[in-house]
Amino acid sequence: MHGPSRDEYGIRPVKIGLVGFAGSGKTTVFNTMTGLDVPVGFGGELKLGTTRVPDPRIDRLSEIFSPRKTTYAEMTFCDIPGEHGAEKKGLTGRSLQQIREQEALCLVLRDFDNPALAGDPDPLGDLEAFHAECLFADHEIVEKRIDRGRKEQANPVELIAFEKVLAALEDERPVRTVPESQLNRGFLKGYGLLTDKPLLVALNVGEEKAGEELPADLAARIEEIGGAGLALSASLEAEIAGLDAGDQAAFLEDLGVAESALGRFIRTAYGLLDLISFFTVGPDEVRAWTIRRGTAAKEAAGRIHTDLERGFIRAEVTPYDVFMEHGSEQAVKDAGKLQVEGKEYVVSDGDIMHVRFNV
Ligand SMILES: Nc1nc2c(ncn2[C@@H]2O[C@H](COP(=O)(O)OP(=O)(O)OP(=O)(O)O)[C@@H](O)[C@H]2O)c(=O)[nH]1
Ligand SMILES: [Mg+2]
Repeated sequence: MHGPSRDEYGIRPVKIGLVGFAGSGKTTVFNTMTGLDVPVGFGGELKLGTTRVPDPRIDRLSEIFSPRKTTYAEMTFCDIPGEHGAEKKGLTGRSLQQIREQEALCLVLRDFDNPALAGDPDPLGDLEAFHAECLFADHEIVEKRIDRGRKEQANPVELIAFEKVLAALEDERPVRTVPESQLNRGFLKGYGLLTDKPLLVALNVGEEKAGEELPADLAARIEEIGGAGLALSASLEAEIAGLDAGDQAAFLEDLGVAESALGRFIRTAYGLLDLISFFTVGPDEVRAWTIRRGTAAKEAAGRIHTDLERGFIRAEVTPYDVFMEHGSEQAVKDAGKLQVEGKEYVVSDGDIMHVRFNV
């Protein structure tokens, strides 16, 4: 279990909500990721937890530098309890509000027999039900916004923007699939539209189906609504997480997979938020730092320490693959492959950086 990170995302913490209907396995996934021990099997309270983002590149760099400390990127997940006892599967005001506050959604779909629940698993049906709820909730918000805007004679440009969103929703098109060029997204900020949030769909399969791909119909539907999808078995992942490193590797090899599905799940969520990592290396620490894609070198340096941003002179950059090709920083330098970059340089995922600064 890891403590919460100081400032993993800079200005504002990113929360990724685990959502889905009652008993789909959200808390099982959450506990496995965070090392926390929230009771499974019944709703409960909303919980926040931090998990490390597994990264084989950091594993390798740590082997090479044998640093005193190795630090992975981290992400915060929010376990949102499902609603029990609802006659039909739906979202009430409370859970809707909790879901609206998330930056991205990870929908967990049940595809295993849960004796505590009536009915066979119906993941595609659950996906449609959840999606319909989200469309409906967004429709309500946007419609209200337009009504109020008309009464108050709001900025017509803004009204037009919301009318376009309403048209998309009436077409059952989630906002996330509407191209940027057709939408003035600036106006939508602060409304927490559910169908505009990045969506990751995890099919929680029974252990006997672990390692299988997503069924084609489900995969196609997820793509259509602008989400990313994968399959995992939450209970199997929990088992794997409980093993020590050596046994984990053997277990995964038996399953015929290179890494656990949970690792893939976390990394996919990270990518969905347009987050990337750059690395610092040395005998003290090998570390991954989280930035948004598109961040310039000077601002990225500020993630490490404000002095590095203030006194930024230049960054010496070696992309991870280049480093691996040459085997050491000295070899990279000797080959003339070290990149010396100024403050405007846009940092790439996997850049190894040394910041030169002067304060
Ligand atoms: N067989 C099997 N059981 C699972 C799996 N994932 C979760 N369960 C079981 O299903 C039950 C519900 O799991 P939870 O993780 O509490 O589900 P949840 O989505 O958090 O449920 P709520 O918060 O109540 O909506 C528990 O008894 C789990 O042990 C799985 O992959 N396979
Ligand atoms: Mg739960």
